[in-house]
Amino acid sequence: MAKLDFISELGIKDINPGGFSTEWLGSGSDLESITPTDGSIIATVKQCDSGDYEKIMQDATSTFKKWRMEPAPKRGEVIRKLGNEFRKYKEPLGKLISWEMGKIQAEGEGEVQEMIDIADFAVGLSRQLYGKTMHSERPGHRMYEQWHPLGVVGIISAFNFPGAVWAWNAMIAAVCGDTMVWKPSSKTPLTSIAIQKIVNNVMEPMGWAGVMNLLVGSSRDVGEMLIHDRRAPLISATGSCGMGRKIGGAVSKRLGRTLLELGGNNGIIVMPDADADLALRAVLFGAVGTSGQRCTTTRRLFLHNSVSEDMTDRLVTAYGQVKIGDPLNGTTLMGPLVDDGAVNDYNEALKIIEEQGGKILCGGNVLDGSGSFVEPTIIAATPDMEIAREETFAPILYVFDFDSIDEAITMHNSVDQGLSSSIFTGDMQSVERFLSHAGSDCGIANINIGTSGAEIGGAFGGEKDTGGGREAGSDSWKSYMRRQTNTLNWSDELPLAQGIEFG
Ligand code: UN1
Repeated sequence: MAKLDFISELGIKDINPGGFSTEWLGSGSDLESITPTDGSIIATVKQCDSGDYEKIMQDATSTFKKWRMEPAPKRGEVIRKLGNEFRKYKEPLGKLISWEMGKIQAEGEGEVQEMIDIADFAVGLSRQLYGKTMHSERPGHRMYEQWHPLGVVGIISAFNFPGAVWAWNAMIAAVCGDTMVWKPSSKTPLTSIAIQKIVNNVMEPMGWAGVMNLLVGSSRDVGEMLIHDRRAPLISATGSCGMGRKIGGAVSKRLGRTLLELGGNNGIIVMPDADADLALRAVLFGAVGTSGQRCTTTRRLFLHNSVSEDMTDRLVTAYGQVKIGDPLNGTTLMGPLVDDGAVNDYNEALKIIEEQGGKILCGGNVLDGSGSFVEPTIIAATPDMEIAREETFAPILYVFDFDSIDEAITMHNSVDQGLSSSIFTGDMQSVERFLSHAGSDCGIANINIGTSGAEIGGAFGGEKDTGGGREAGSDSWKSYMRRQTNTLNWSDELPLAQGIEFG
């Protein structure tokens, strides 16, 4: 079977379609990896049980004691090797991502590129973990701050970016001197195993097995253990707002730290002067790309009344031309949803949309045959539609009209989520209005670019129910370290701060 070529290239052996993997040795129950392209079982893997969890956590904890003492630029060297290894496997790993979760191959390979990019970023960062120096108010004193490794980081990632979101966390945490335990989505176990094999091939010969650890298992069992474990001072979790609320509650109860990157309900505002061609392409990629299953997916479109009819017509035409099918076929633009559960959610949402007065302008159907395929859908929406306030992880785009930019921004900011946003305009005042303190309330605000497809160099995350965490670039690394303020007295006196005389 030609499709298996890339599996063997990745070195995952003993995996047959519908077959059984003996290679991944958890001791718990079986987990099936199912491709949404035709609903068939790709592989069955053994999940970790509580005994496996304990072993993995102990490895990560003891390795931390050594890894933290390795100079950061040397840790960077290890990540450089890992990044180079990802480069070698860009195509087969990208294909496996496509096959296991359904995004098209170009996006699957784009995801691996994101893993490579963050590795490169982390290598540079390994020489730039800067702390500040301050001027002490006391004579003969010096003050500075330094950043120390934090410990074992728990990484919980979602099916939609089964490699990149792990890499954002893992590459940065590693150069910061942390070790980690990664619980991937149970919908993409094979991708995580393939990645872990690449990691092991690099890390084991260097004596650094135990820095990056994989924990395939259910949220109910090993996921619960991880979030409650005081040996993990930071839990970085990506997923729905509901999941984040649960994890946030559990971790804050033990006064641990969380880095949460949760749901989005991302909007694009199109002003009268916008370049309509650009806007159209951005909406298409944002709303249809990854079958609407990115946290940055464009879910709401705000069209100025003067352009609304024309833009909507053009979008409906463009949606009609979207080729839906096998994500590994080069001409496909939209693959399946991740599984039949997601198809049910799509159907449920459409029912509610109609009950709440939404009008389906195009799409709205599940495709016949095997696989979890649906049509990308455009809805003429009204601001009072409650369903449009929720993140339905499917290619459903709500279109709203507006008269003034103030009205558009108010509608845009009225939802609970606050991840990504954009405006299409050439008008300087609209740009500044959108980027002002009274503008977009999201963690990401773009001009003449869609809501999805962020580069790794920026800090990635959002406000409100999106959880407030920032991953990837900029100074997100600070979340993975502990800050220490140091005051050194090199004088012969002991002056107290604030001029206090004592005794
Ligand atoms: C996600 O969906 O959780 O900006 C991450 C983007 C990608 C990452 C999405 N670079 O769309």
